Amino acid sequence: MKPRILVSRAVFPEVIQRLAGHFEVDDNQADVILGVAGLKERLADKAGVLTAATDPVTAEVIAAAPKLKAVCNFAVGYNNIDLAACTGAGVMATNTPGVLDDTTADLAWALLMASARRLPAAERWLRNGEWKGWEFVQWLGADVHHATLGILGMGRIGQAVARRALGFDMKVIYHNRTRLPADQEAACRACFVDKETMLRESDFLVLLLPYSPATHHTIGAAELALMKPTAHLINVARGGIVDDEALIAALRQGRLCGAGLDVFEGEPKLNADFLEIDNVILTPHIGSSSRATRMAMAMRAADNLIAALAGQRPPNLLNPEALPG
Ligand code: 8YV
Repeated sequence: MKPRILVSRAVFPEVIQRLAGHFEVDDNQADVILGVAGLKERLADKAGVLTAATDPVTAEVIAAAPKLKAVCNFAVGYNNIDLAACTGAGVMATNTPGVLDDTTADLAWALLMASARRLPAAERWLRNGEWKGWEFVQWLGADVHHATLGILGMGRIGQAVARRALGFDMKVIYHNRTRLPADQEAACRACFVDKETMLRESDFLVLLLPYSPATHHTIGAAELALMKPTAHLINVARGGIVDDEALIAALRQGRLCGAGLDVFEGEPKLNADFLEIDNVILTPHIGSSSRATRMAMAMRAADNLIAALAGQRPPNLLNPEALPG
């Protein structure tokens, strides 16, 4: 008999078809949000699960799934999974690094450019019929070329963002827990600086660090106060890395020029004050959302699940300690 698995969210039919060649699949193509209670119920008899970063794979969920051997996120971030609980229960956990770097870097750049040139606000104004004629000082924005780009969190996506800056002749500075090897720094012409220098000098600051309790509110009132009033902040990483209330205050008071945000504290709910502010661009967590990349992410998660349940080491194993003996 084939092992039983759950696919927790709606995905492309091709992904379900592929999994069905290996497993008895309980899918959720209706895309009902399962939450802790729904996951507990649906995982009671499952050997594996494909999850999104929106699924809370908590200790309680793991405890309610005695047959579970693998949790395979189709996301690079895995702060939705209690890794210690997985390891404790001998459950393998995996993510999807690599396949979404370029698509997410593209969105960071889309937000950066749109914030620099005030695109959404200018478009709203035009659509509202407020454009009565060309004016010399209409909708003045900031130049991206030759500006200083700061990147906080210089993993694969951070480096992809930096490489794109080469075409704009930008000065690229970054801060990371560990400094990159010299050849990687050279490939994206990026200089390592301390966090304070990066905050003070960046014209555009892109956040690309993983969320954990240690990175909660990495950018709060104190950090925003160090930034230039002409600077723009871009977050395509995770909600909670930025203190949204402090950011709203800085944008309102003109202590920061603009922001482009793809992620929010408590999403999909977001601080309603954001909706009242014109110099912030808001997108609904679409960093990896191109058809090709979402397909690659789900297929990579499927690779991980197929390997794990075949008794092999999954390619993107996060907790090798969970491997059987
Ligand atoms: C996911 C993401 O699409 O990979 C991540 O960490 O944030 C996005 O690419 C989203 O989290 C749904 O799983």
